[in-house]
Amino acid sequence: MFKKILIANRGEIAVRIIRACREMDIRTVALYSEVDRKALHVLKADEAYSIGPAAAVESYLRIDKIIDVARRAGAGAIHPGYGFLAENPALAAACDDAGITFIGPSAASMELMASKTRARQAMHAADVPVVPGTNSGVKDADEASRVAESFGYPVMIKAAAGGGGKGMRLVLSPAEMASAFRDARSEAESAFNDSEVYIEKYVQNPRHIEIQVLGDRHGNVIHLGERECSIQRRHQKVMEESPSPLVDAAMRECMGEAAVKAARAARYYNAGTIEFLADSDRNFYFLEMNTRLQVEHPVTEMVTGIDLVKEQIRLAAGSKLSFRQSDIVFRGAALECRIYAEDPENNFFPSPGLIRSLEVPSGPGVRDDGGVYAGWTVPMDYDPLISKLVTWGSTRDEAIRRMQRAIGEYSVEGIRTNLSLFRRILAYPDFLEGKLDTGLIDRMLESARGAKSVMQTIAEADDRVKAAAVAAALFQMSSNGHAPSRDTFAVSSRWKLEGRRALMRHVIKPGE
Ligand code: MV4
Repeated sequence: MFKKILIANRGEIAVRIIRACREMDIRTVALYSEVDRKALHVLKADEAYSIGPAAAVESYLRIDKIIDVARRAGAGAIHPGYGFLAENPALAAACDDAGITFIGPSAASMELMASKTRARQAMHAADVPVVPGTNSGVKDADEASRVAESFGYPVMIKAAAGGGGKGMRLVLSPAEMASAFRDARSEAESAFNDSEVYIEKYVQNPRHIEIQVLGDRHGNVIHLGERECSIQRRHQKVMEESPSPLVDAAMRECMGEAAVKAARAARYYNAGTIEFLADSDRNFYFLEMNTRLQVEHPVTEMVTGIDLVKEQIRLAAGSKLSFRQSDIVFRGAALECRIYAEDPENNFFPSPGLIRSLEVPSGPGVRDDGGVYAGWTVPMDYDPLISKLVTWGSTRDEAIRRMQRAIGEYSVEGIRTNLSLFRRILAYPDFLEGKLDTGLIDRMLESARGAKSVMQTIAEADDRVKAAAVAAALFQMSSNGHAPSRDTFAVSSRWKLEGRRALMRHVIKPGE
Protein backbone atom coordinates (compact mmCIF):
# COMPACT_ATOMS: atom_id res chain seq x y z
CA MET A 1 0.00 0.00 0.00
CA PHE A 2 1.08 3.59 -0.62
CA LYS A 3 2.76 5.38 2.28
CA LYS A 4 2.06 8.83 0.94
CA ILE A 5 -0.45 10.25 -1.58
CA LEU A 6 -0.37 13.64 -3.27
CA ILE A 7 -3.76 15.25 -3.83
CA ALA A 8 -3.79 17.27 -7.03
CA ASN A 9 -6.91 19.24 -6.12
CA ARG A 10 -8.43 21.66 -3.61
CA GLY A 11 -11.67 22.32 -1.75
CA GLU A 12 -14.09 19.74 -0.43
CA ILE A 13 -12.85 16.87 -2.60
CA ALA A 14 -9.25 17.34 -1.42
CA VAL A 15 -10.53 17.22 2.18
CA ARG A 16 -12.61 14.11 1.35
CA ILE A 17 -9.53 12.33 -0.02
CA ILE A 18 -7.42 13.35 2.99
CA ARG A 19 -10.04 11.79 5.27
CA ALA A 20 -9.88 8.48 3.39
CA CYS A 21 -6.07 8.51 3.56
CA ARG A 22 -6.13 9.18 7.28
CA GLU A 23 -8.34 6.14 7.81
CA MET A 24 -5.85 4.07 5.81
CA ASP A 25 -2.73 5.40 7.61
CA ILE A 26 -1.49 7.03 4.44
CA ARG A 27 0.29 10.38 4.68
CA THR A 28 -1.12 13.21 2.56
CA VAL A 29 0.52 15.92 0.49
CA ALA A 30 -1.55 18.98 -0.44
CA LEU A 31 -0.90 21.54 -3.16
CA TYR A 32 -2.03 25.12 -3.00
CA SER A 33 -2.09 28.24 -5.13
CA GLU A 34 -1.36 31.69 -3.70
CA VAL A 35 -4.98 32.32 -2.72
CA ASP A 36 -5.31 28.87 -1.11
CA ARG A 37 -2.44 29.18 1.37
CA LYS A 38 -4.91 28.90 4.28
CA ALA A 39 -7.49 26.67 2.59
CA LEU A 40 -9.03 23.82 4.61
CA HIS A 41 -7.30 21.10 2.56
CA VAL A 42 -3.92 22.70 3.31
CA LEU A 43 -4.66 22.80 7.05
CA LYS A 44 -5.78 19.17 7.07
CA ALA A 45 -2.97 17.59 5.02
CA ASP A 46 0.26 16.31 6.57
CA GLU A 47 2.37 18.44 4.19
CA ALA A 48 1.57 21.19 1.72
CA TYR A 49 3.45 22.75 -1.19
CA SER A 50 2.93 26.04 -2.96
CA ILE A 51 2.60 25.61 -6.73
CA GLY A 52 1.92 29.07 -8.12
CA PRO A 53 -0.54 31.89 -8.71
CA ALA A 54 -4.31 31.74 -8.32
CA ALA A 55 -4.99 31.10 -12.01
CA ALA A 56 -5.53 27.33 -12.31
CA VAL A 57 -3.52 27.16 -15.56
CA GLU A 58 -0.51 28.32 -13.57
CA SER A 59 -1.09 26.09 -10.53
CA TYR A 60 -3.62 23.23 -10.25
CA LEU A 61 -3.36 22.49 -13.98
CA ARG A 62 0.46 22.42 -14.14
CA ILE A 63 1.36 18.74 -14.63
CA ASP A 64 5.11 19.50 -14.51
CA LYS A 65 4.88 21.24 -11.12
CA ILE A 66 2.62 18.54 -9.69
CA ILE A 67 4.96 15.71 -10.71
CA ASP A 68 7.90 17.70 -9.34
CA VAL A 69 6.22 18.11 -5.93
CA ALA A 70 5.25 14.41 -5.87
CA ARG A 71 8.91 13.50 -6.45
CA ARG A 72 10.24 15.94 -3.85
CA ALA A 73 7.69 14.80 -1.25
CA GLY A 74 8.18 11.13 -2.03
CA ALA A 75 4.52 10.46 -2.85
CA GLY A 76 3.87 7.04 -4.36
CA ALA A 77 0.55 8.02 -5.92
CA ILE A 78 -1.48 11.02 -7.10
CA HIS A 79 -5.23 11.39 -6.61
CA PRO A 80 -6.66 13.95 -9.06
CA GLY A 81 -10.11 14.37 -7.44
CA TYR A 82 -12.63 15.71 -9.99
CA GLY A 83 -12.29 18.68 -12.32
CA PHE A 84 -8.84 20.16 -13.03
CA LEU A 85 -6.67 17.29 -14.37
CA ALA A 86 -8.91 14.39 -13.35
CA GLU A 87 -9.80 13.40 -16.92
CA ASN A 88 -6.61 14.55 -18.60
CA PRO A 89 -4.75 11.52 -20.00
CA ALA A 90 -1.54 13.58 -19.97
CA LEU A 91 -1.42 13.48 -16.15
CA ALA A 92 -1.92 9.70 -16.14
CA ALA A 93 0.86 9.37 -18.75
CA ALA A 94 3.19 11.73 -16.83
CA CYS A 95 2.62 9.66 -13.67
CA ASP A 96 3.53 6.47 -15.56
CA ASP A 97 6.73 8.09 -16.83
CA ALA A 98 7.67 9.23 -13.34
CA GLY A 99 6.97 5.85 -11.75
CA ILE A 100 4.11 7.32 -9.70
CA THR A 101 0.70 5.61 -9.56
CA PHE A 102 -2.21 7.60 -10.99
CA ILE A 103 -5.32 6.88 -8.90
CA GLY A 104 -7.72 6.41 -11.78
CA PRO A 105 -8.04 4.54 -15.07
CA SER A 106 -5.43 4.13 -17.81
CA ALA A 107 -4.62 7.02 -20.15
CA ALA A 108 -6.00 4.82 -22.98
CA SER A 109 -9.44 4.43 -21.31
CA MET A 110 -9.56 8.18 -20.70
CA GLU A 111 -8.66 8.94 -24.32
CA LEU A 112 -11.31 6.57 -25.65
CA MET A 113 -14.05 8.19 -23.57
CA ALA A 114 -12.85 11.72 -24.32
CA SER A 115 -13.87 11.20 -27.95
CA LYS A 116 -17.66 10.89 -27.96
CA THR A 117 -17.62 9.38 -31.46
CA ARG A 118 -14.98 6.76 -30.56
CA ALA A 119 -16.90 6.02 -27.35
CA ARG A 120 -20.14 5.56 -29.34
CA GLN A 121 -18.38 3.14 -31.71
CA ALA A 122 -17.04 1.11 -28.80
CA MET A 123 -20.43 1.04 -27.07
CA HIS A 124 -22.19 0.05 -30.28
CA ALA A 125 -19.72 -2.81 -30.74
CA ALA A 126 -20.28 -3.92 -27.13
CA ASP A 127 -24.09 -3.97 -27.52
CA VAL A 128 -24.62 -1.11 -25.08
CA PRO A 129 -27.70 0.91 -26.13
CA VAL A 130 -26.68 4.31 -27.50
CA VAL A 131 -28.90 7.22 -28.57
CA PRO A 132 -29.64 6.77 -32.31
CA GLY A 133 -27.12 8.86 -34.22
CA THR A 134 -23.81 8.84 -36.06
CA ASN A 135 -20.78 7.03 -34.68
CA SER A 136 -18.31 9.23 -36.52
CA GLY A 137 -17.93 12.88 -37.39
CA VAL A 138 -20.30 14.58 -39.84
CA LYS A 139 -18.31 16.66 -42.34
CA ASP A 140 -20.79 19.22 -43.66
CA ALA A 141 -24.33 20.55 -43.36
CA ASP A 142 -25.54 18.46 -46.34
CA GLU A 143 -24.45 15.24 -44.71
CA ALA A 144 -25.96 16.48 -41.42
CA SER A 145 -29.30 17.12 -43.15
CA ARG A 146 -29.33 13.66 -44.75
CA VAL A 147 -28.55 12.02 -41.40
CA ALA A 148 -31.19 14.08 -39.57
CA GLU A 149 -33.76 13.17 -42.22
CA SER A 150 -33.06 9.47 -41.66
CA PHE A 151 -33.41 9.64 -37.84
CA GLY A 152 -36.15 12.27 -37.92
CA TYR A 153 -36.15 15.74 -36.34
CA PRO A 154 -35.48 17.07 -33.77
CA VAL A 155 -31.79 16.17 -33.54
CA MET A 156 -28.83 17.42 -31.59
CA ILE A 157 -25.47 18.37 -33.00
CA LYS A 158 -22.75 17.66 -30.46
CA ALA A 159 -19.01 18.25 -30.32
CA ALA A 160 -17.02 14.98 -30.44
CA ALA A 161 -14.55 16.48 -27.94
CA GLY A 162 -17.37 17.97 -25.82
CA GLY A 163 -19.41 16.60 -22.96
CA GLY A 164 -21.34 18.02 -20.07
CA GLY A 165 -23.50 20.13 -22.36
CA LYS A 166 -20.78 22.22 -24.02
CA GLY A 167 -20.89 22.62 -27.80
CA MET A 168 -24.43 21.26 -28.26
CA ARG A 169 -27.11 22.53 -30.65
CA LEU A 170 -30.75 21.45 -30.82
CA VAL A 171 -32.08 21.43 -34.39
CA LEU A 172 -35.87 21.34 -34.68
CA SER A 173 -36.35 21.48 -38.45
CA PRO A 174 -34.42 21.17 -41.75
CA ALA A 175 -34.48 24.97 -42.19
CA GLU A 176 -32.30 25.45 -39.09
CA MET A 177 -29.67 22.86 -40.00
CA ALA A 178 -27.20 24.90 -42.06
CA SER A 179 -26.67 27.68 -39.55
CA ALA A 180 -26.81 25.35 -36.51
CA PHE A 181 -24.16 23.16 -38.10
CA ARG A 182 -21.86 26.13 -38.75
CA ASP A 183 -22.34 27.45 -35.20
CA ALA A 184 -21.76 24.05 -33.57
CA ARG A 185 -18.61 23.49 -35.61
CA SER A 186 -17.04 26.85 -34.82
CA GLU A 187 -18.02 26.57 -31.15
CA ALA A 188 -16.39 23.12 -31.01
CA GLU A 189 -13.26 24.50 -32.67
CA SER A 190 -12.87 27.41 -30.27
CA ALA A 191 -13.88 25.50 -27.11
CA PHE A 192 -11.98 22.24 -27.71
CA ASN A 193 -9.55 22.94 -30.57
CA ASP A 194 -11.41 20.20 -32.40
CA SER A 195 -14.22 20.96 -34.84
CA GLU A 196 -15.52 17.37 -35.16
CA VAL A 197 -19.28 17.18 -34.57
CA TYR A 198 -21.76 14.31 -34.73
CA ILE A 199 -25.53 13.94 -34.63
CA GLU A 200 -27.91 12.31 -32.17
CA LYS A 201 -31.65 11.99 -32.23
CA TYR A 202 -33.15 14.30 -29.59
CA VAL A 203 -34.58 12.56 -26.53
CA GLN A 204 -37.59 14.54 -25.24
CA ASN A 205 -37.77 15.44 -21.51
CA PRO A 206 -34.91 13.15 -20.65
CA ARG A 207 -33.80 12.05 -17.23
CA HIS A 208 -30.15 11.85 -16.42
CA ILE A 209 -29.39 8.59 -14.65
CA GLU A 210 -25.85 7.37 -14.13
CA ILE A 211 -24.34 4.11 -12.92
CA GLN A 212 -21.26 3.94 -10.69
CA VAL A 213 -18.77 1.26 -11.69
CA LEU A 214 -15.62 -0.10 -10.06
CA GLY A 215 -13.00 -2.15 -11.86
CA ASP A 216 -9.75 -3.73 -10.78
CA ARG A 217 -6.59 -4.21 -12.84
CA HIS A 218 -7.41 -7.93 -13.19
CA GLY A 219 -10.46 -7.44 -15.41
CA ASN A 220 -13.22 -7.58 -12.75
CA VAL A 221 -15.95 -4.94 -13.03
CA ILE A 222 -19.02 -4.40 -10.86
CA HIS A 223 -21.63 -1.66 -10.58
CA LEU A 224 -22.94 0.11 -7.48
CA GLY A 225 -26.36 1.12 -8.75
CA GLU A 226 -27.62 4.40 -10.06
CA ARG A 227 -27.71 8.06 -9.18
CA GLU A 228 -30.57 10.25 -10.33
CA CYS A 229 -29.07 13.55 -11.51
CA SER A 230 -32.00 15.14 -13.31
CA ILE A 231 -32.21 18.15 -10.99
CA GLN A 232 -29.92 20.50 -12.87
CA ARG A 233 -29.72 24.15 -13.83
CA ARG A 234 -27.85 25.17 -16.98
CA HIS A 235 -26.13 21.75 -17.16
CA GLN A 236 -24.95 22.22 -13.58
CA LYS A 237 -26.14 19.45 -11.27
CA VAL A 238 -27.76 20.82 -8.13
CA MET A 239 -29.20 17.79 -6.30
CA GLU A 240 -28.64 14.08 -6.72
CA GLU A 241 -30.14 11.00 -5.19
CA SER A 242 -29.91 7.25 -5.05
CA PRO A 243 -31.88 5.21 -5.80
CA SER A 244 -33.67 6.97 -8.66
CA PRO A 245 -37.44 7.13 -8.10
CA LEU A 246 -37.81 5.99 -11.74
CA VAL A 247 -35.65 2.88 -11.47
CA ASP A 248 -36.94 -0.43 -10.12
CA ALA A 249 -34.87 -3.54 -9.38
CA ALA A 250 -35.30 -4.90 -12.92
CA MET A 251 -34.28 -1.65 -14.62
CA ARG A 252 -31.33 -1.32 -12.19
CA GLU A 253 -30.10 -4.74 -13.18
CA CYS A 254 -30.49 -3.90 -16.87
CA MET A 255 -28.71 -0.56 -16.61
CA GLY A 256 -26.06 -2.04 -14.33
CA GLU A 257 -25.32 -4.81 -16.84
CA ALA A 258 -25.07 -2.27 -19.65
CA ALA A 259 -22.70 -0.14 -17.55
CA VAL A 260 -20.48 -3.13 -16.74
CA LYS A 261 -20.37 -4.03 -20.46
CA ALA A 262 -19.45 -0.43 -21.27
CA ALA A 263 -16.61 -0.40 -18.71
CA ARG A 264 -15.29 -3.77 -19.91
CA ALA A 265 -15.31 -2.53 -23.51
CA ALA A 266 -13.05 0.35 -22.39
CA ARG A 267 -10.78 -2.05 -20.41
CA TYR A 268 -11.67 0.22 -17.55
CA TYR A 269 -10.22 0.05 -14.06
CA ASN A 270 -10.69 2.15 -10.89
CA ALA A 271 -13.92 4.17 -10.29
CA GLY A 272 -15.96 5.49 -13.20
CA THR A 273 -19.48 6.49 -14.13
CA ILE A 274 -21.63 5.64 -17.13
CA GLU A 275 -24.16 8.39 -17.89
CA PHE A 276 -27.45 7.40 -19.46
CA LEU A 277 -30.36 9.40 -20.80
CA ALA A 278 -33.66 7.78 -19.93
CA ASP A 279 -36.97 8.63 -21.58
CA SER A 280 -40.48 8.48 -20.16
CA ASP A 281 -40.90 4.88 -21.41
CA ARG A 282 -37.87 3.79 -19.35
CA ASN A 283 -35.71 3.30 -22.43
CA PHE A 284 -32.14 4.24 -21.62
CA TYR A 285 -29.19 5.13 -23.77
CA PHE A 286 -25.45 5.52 -23.18
CA LEU A 287 -24.54 9.21 -23.22
CA GLU A 288 -20.94 9.39 -22.03
CA MET A 289 -18.55 7.94 -19.48
CA ASN A 290 -16.91 10.03 -16.78
CA THR A 291 -13.49 8.59 -16.11
CA ARG A 292 -13.16 9.99 -12.59
CA LEU A 293 -14.63 10.07 -9.11
CA GLN A 294 -17.73 12.27 -9.30
CA VAL A 295 -18.93 15.12 -7.13
CA GLU A 296 -22.05 13.14 -6.23
CA HIS A 297 -20.26 9.90 -5.22
CA PRO A 298 -21.42 10.21 -1.55
CA VAL A 299 -25.03 9.20 -2.31
CA THR A 300 -23.74 5.89 -3.66
CA GLU A 301 -21.55 5.47 -0.58
CA MET A 302 -24.55 6.04 1.68
CA VAL A 303 -26.76 3.39 0.05
CA THR A 304 -24.03 0.76 -0.52
CA GLY A 305 -21.84 1.34 2.54
CA ILE A 306 -18.77 1.34 0.28
CA ASP A 307 -16.15 4.07 0.69
CA LEU A 308 -15.39 4.87 -2.94
CA VAL A 309 -12.22 6.84 -2.28
CA LYS A 310 -10.70 4.05 -0.18
CA GLU A 311 -11.67 1.57 -2.92
CA GLN A 312 -10.02 3.78 -5.54
CA ILE A 313 -6.80 3.78 -3.53
CA ARG A 314 -6.84 0.00 -2.99
CA LEU A 315 -7.61 -0.65 -6.66
CA ALA A 316 -4.82 1.71 -7.77
CA ALA A 317 -2.42 -0.26 -5.54
CA GLY A 318 -3.34 -3.38 -7.54
CA SER A 319 -5.77 -5.04 -5.15
CA LYS A 320 -8.53 -7.21 -6.56
CA LEU A 321 -12.11 -6.08 -6.02
CA SER A 322 -13.00 -7.35 -2.56
CA PHE A 323 -16.66 -7.96 -3.39
CA ARG A 324 -18.68 -9.56 -6.18
CA GLN A 325 -21.80 -8.10 -7.73
CA SER A 326 -23.94 -10.39 -5.57
CA ASP A 327 -22.33 -8.95 -2.42
CA ILE A 328 -23.63 -5.44 -3.17
CA VAL A 329 -26.72 -4.57 -1.13
CA PHE A 330 -28.64 -1.32 -1.62
CA ARG A 331 -30.09 0.00 1.60
CA GLY A 332 -32.37 3.01 2.05
CA ALA A 333 -32.12 6.27 0.13
CA ALA A 334 -29.68 9.17 0.02
CA LEU A 335 -29.89 12.77 -1.21
CA GLU A 336 -27.17 15.32 -1.89
CA CYS A 337 -27.48 19.10 -2.08
CA ARG A 338 -24.58 21.00 -3.59
CA ILE A 339 -24.11 24.12 -1.48
CA TYR A 340 -22.62 26.84 -3.68
CA ALA A 341 -21.40 30.33 -2.85
CA GLU A 342 -23.75 31.92 -5.36
CA ASP A 343 -26.60 34.41 -5.30
CA PRO A 344 -30.09 33.05 -6.08
CA GLU A 345 -31.35 36.66 -6.25
CA ASN A 346 -28.84 37.47 -8.97
CA ASN A 347 -29.20 34.62 -11.46
CA PHE A 348 -27.02 32.31 -9.32
CA PHE A 349 -23.96 34.43 -9.99
CA PRO A 350 -20.88 33.33 -7.98
CA SER A 351 -20.68 35.07 -4.61
CA PRO A 352 -17.18 34.52 -3.22
CA GLY A 353 -15.91 36.34 -0.13
CA LEU A 354 -15.29 36.07 3.60
CA ILE A 355 -17.36 33.49 5.50
CA ARG A 356 -18.19 35.38 8.71
CA SER A 357 -19.95 32.50 10.42
CA LEU A 358 -20.76 28.93 9.54
CA GLU A 359 -23.09 26.48 11.23
CA VAL A 360 -23.09 23.01 9.72
CA PRO A 361 -25.91 20.55 10.43
CA SER A 362 -25.31 17.13 11.92
CA GLY A 363 -27.33 14.47 13.72
CA PRO A 364 -28.91 11.23 12.51
CA GLY A 365 -28.39 10.46 8.82
CA VAL A 366 -26.59 13.71 8.03
CA ARG A 367 -23.17 14.05 6.38
CA ASP A 368 -21.52 17.30 5.36
CA ASP A 369 -18.54 17.06 2.98
CA GLY A 370 -17.27 20.61 3.39
CA GLY A 371 -14.24 22.45 2.10
CA VAL A 372 -14.46 25.73 4.01
CA TYR A 373 -14.50 27.18 7.54
CA ALA A 374 -15.63 30.39 9.27
CA GLY A 375 -12.95 33.01 8.65
CA TRP A 376 -11.98 31.56 5.25
CA THR A 377 -12.38 33.72 2.16
CA VAL A 378 -13.88 31.76 -0.73
CA PRO A 379 -11.68 32.79 -3.68
CA MET A 380 -13.25 33.93 -6.93
CA ASP A 381 -10.81 31.89 -8.99
CA TYR A 382 -12.42 28.44 -8.77
CA ASP A 383 -15.71 26.58 -8.72
CA PRO A 384 -17.73 28.09 -5.83
CA LEU A 385 -18.86 24.74 -4.34
CA ILE A 386 -18.39 25.10 -0.59
CA SER A 387 -19.94 21.89 0.64
CA LYS A 388 -22.08 18.88 -0.16
CA LEU A 389 -24.84 18.14 2.29
CA VAL A 390 -25.89 14.50 2.17
CA THR A 391 -28.69 12.75 4.05
CA TRP A 392 -29.58 9.10 4.34
CA GLY A 393 -32.91 7.60 5.37
CA SER A 394 -34.47 4.16 5.40
CA THR A 395 -36.88 5.52 2.76
CA ARG A 396 -36.78 8.42 0.28
CA ASP A 397 -39.29 10.22 2.47
CA GLU A 398 -37.06 9.94 5.53
CA ALA A 399 -34.03 11.15 3.55
CA ILE A 400 -36.08 14.15 2.36
CA ARG A 401 -37.29 15.00 5.86
CA ARG A 402 -33.76 14.79 7.16
CA MET A 403 -32.59 17.06 4.36
CA GLN A 404 -35.35 19.58 5.12
CA ARG A 405 -34.30 19.51 8.77
CA ALA A 406 -30.57 19.75 7.96
CA ILE A 407 -31.00 22.61 5.48
CA GLY A 408 -32.88 24.45 8.22
CA GLU A 409 -29.90 24.02 10.55
CA TYR A 410 -27.44 25.25 7.92
CA SER A 411 -26.30 28.83 8.32
CA VAL A 412 -23.66 30.67 6.31
CA GLU A 413 -23.06 34.37 6.91
CA GLY A 414 -20.92 36.78 4.94
CA ILE A 415 -21.52 35.25 1.50
CA ARG A 416 -24.63 34.37 -0.46
CA THR A 417 -25.47 30.70 -0.93
CA ASN A 418 -28.05 28.70 -2.82
CA LEU A 419 -29.57 27.27 0.41
CA SER A 420 -32.91 28.96 -0.34
CA LEU A 421 -33.12 27.07 -3.65
CA PHE A 422 -33.05 23.76 -1.74
CA ARG A 423 -35.79 24.91 0.65
CA ARG A 424 -37.94 25.47 -2.40
CA ILE A 425 -37.09 22.24 -4.20
CA LEU A 426 -37.68 20.30 -0.96
CA ALA A 427 -41.20 21.74 -0.79
CA TYR A 428 -41.99 21.40 -4.51
CA PRO A 429 -44.71 18.81 -5.20
CA ASP A 430 -43.09 17.33 -8.34
CA PHE A 431 -39.87 16.73 -6.42
CA LEU A 432 -41.66 15.21 -3.44
CA GLU A 433 -43.57 12.88 -5.75
CA GLY A 434 -40.38 11.84 -7.55
CA LYS A 435 -41.52 13.38 -10.84
CA LEU A 436 -38.05 14.49 -11.82
CA ASP A 437 -36.74 15.61 -15.17
CA THR A 438 -34.12 18.04 -16.38
CA GLY A 439 -36.66 20.89 -16.65
CA LEU A 440 -37.84 20.80 -13.01
CA ILE A 441 -35.86 23.78 -11.67
CA ASP A 442 -36.74 26.04 -14.61
CA ARG A 443 -40.43 25.16 -14.23
CA MET A 444 -40.27 25.81 -10.50
CA LEU A 445 -38.48 29.15 -10.86
CA GLU A 446 -40.82 30.18 -13.68
CA SER A 447 -44.00 29.34 -11.75
CA ALA A 448 -42.81 31.40 -8.78
CA ARG A 449 -41.94 34.45 -10.86
CA GLY A 450 -43.64 37.69 -9.91
CA ALA A 451 -44.93 38.67 -6.50
CA LYS A 452 -43.26 36.89 -3.65
CA SER A 453 -45.23 36.89 -0.45
CA VAL A 454 -43.80 37.74 2.96
CA MET A 455 -44.69 34.21 4.05
CA GLN A 456 -42.74 32.72 1.17
CA THR A 457 -39.75 34.90 1.95
CA ILE A 458 -39.85 33.71 5.56
CA ALA A 459 -40.31 30.08 4.50
CA GLU A 460 -37.14 30.31 2.42
CA ALA A 461 -35.10 31.93 5.17
CA ASP A 462 -32.77 29.86 7.35
CA ASP A 463 -33.36 29.31 11.05
CA ARG A 464 -31.08 32.15 12.11
CA VAL A 465 -32.82 34.67 9.86
CA LYS A 466 -36.15 33.51 11.25
CA ALA A 467 -34.71 33.91 14.73
CA ALA A 468 -33.59 37.44 13.91
CA ALA A 469 -37.08 38.26 12.56
CA VAL A 470 -38.69 37.03 15.78
CA ALA A 471 -36.12 38.92 17.82
CA ALA A 472 -36.77 42.10 15.88
CA ALA A 473 -40.52 41.75 16.34
CA LEU A 474 -40.20 41.06 20.05
CA PHE A 475 -37.72 43.85 20.48
CA GLN A 476 -40.04 46.29 18.77
CA MET A 477 -42.92 45.11 20.95
CA SER A 478 -40.93 45.61 24.13
CA SER A 479 -39.67 49.04 23.10
CA ASN A 480 -43.26 50.04 22.28
CA GLY A 481 -44.17 49.23 25.82
CA HIS A 482 -46.01 46.08 24.64
CA ALA A 483 -44.14 43.67 26.82
CA PRO A 484 -44.18 40.17 25.33
CA SER A 485 -46.56 37.98 27.27
CA ARG A 486 -45.52 34.77 28.96
CA ASP A 487 -47.19 32.98 26.07
CA THR A 488 -44.79 34.51 23.61
CA PHE A 489 -42.01 32.82 25.51
CA ALA A 490 -43.65 29.41 25.63
CA VAL A 491 -41.00 28.25 23.19
CA SER A 492 -42.12 25.54 20.80
CA SER A 493 -39.45 25.47 18.12
CA ARG A 494 -35.78 26.08 17.66
CA TRP A 495 -36.21 29.32 15.79
CA LYS A 496 -38.38 30.78 18.53
CA LEU A 497 -35.81 29.66 21.05
CA GLU A 498 -33.07 31.31 19.02
CA GLY A 499 -35.26 34.39 18.74
CA ARG A 500 -35.53 34.59 22.50
CA ARG A 501 -31.79 34.12 22.84
CA ALA A 502 -31.12 36.81 20.26
CA LEU A 503 -33.54 39.12 22.04
CA MET A 504 -31.84 38.50 25.37
CA ARG A 505 -28.45 39.21 23.88
CA HIS A 506 -29.76 42.57 22.69
CA VAL A 507 -31.38 43.34 26.02
CA ILE A 508 -28.28 42.50 27.99
CA LYS A 509 -25.76 44.02 25.61
CA PRO A 510 -27.43 46.83 23.67
CA GLY A 511 -25.49 48.04 20.67
CA GLU A 512 -24.08 44.57 19.97
C1 MV4 B 1 -29.14 15.11 -25.03
C2 MV4 B 1 -30.45 15.52 -24.74
C3 MV4 B 1 -31.46 15.04 -25.52
N1 MV4 B 1 -31.18 14.23 -26.55
N2 MV4 B 1 -28.92 14.30 -26.08
C4 MV4 B 1 -26.90 17.80 -21.79
C5 MV4 B 1 -25.63 17.52 -21.09
C6 MV4 B 1 -24.90 16.55 -21.95
N3 MV4 B 1 -24.15 15.60 -21.19
C7 MV4 B 1 -25.96 15.91 -22.77
N4 MV4 B 1 -27.16 16.68 -22.61
C8 MV4 B 1 -28.28 16.34 -23.28
N5 MV4 B 1 -28.10 15.51 -24.32
C9 MV4 B 1 -29.92 13.88 -26.81
N6 MV4 B 1 -29.68 13.09 -27.85
C10 MV4 B 1 -30.66 16.36 -23.65
C11 MV4 B 1 -29.57 16.79 -22.92
C12 MV4 B 1 -29.85 17.66 -21.83
C13 MV4 B 1 -29.62 17.27 -20.52
C14 MV4 B 1 -29.09 16.02 -20.21
C15 MV4 B 1 -28.85 15.65 -18.92
C16 MV4 B 1 -29.16 16.53 -17.89
C17 MV4 B 1 -29.68 17.78 -18.16
C18 MV4 B 1 -29.91 18.16 -19.48
C19 MV4 B 1 -30.44 19.44 -19.73
C20 MV4 B 1 -30.66 19.81 -21.02
C21 MV4 B 1 -30.35 18.93 -22.08
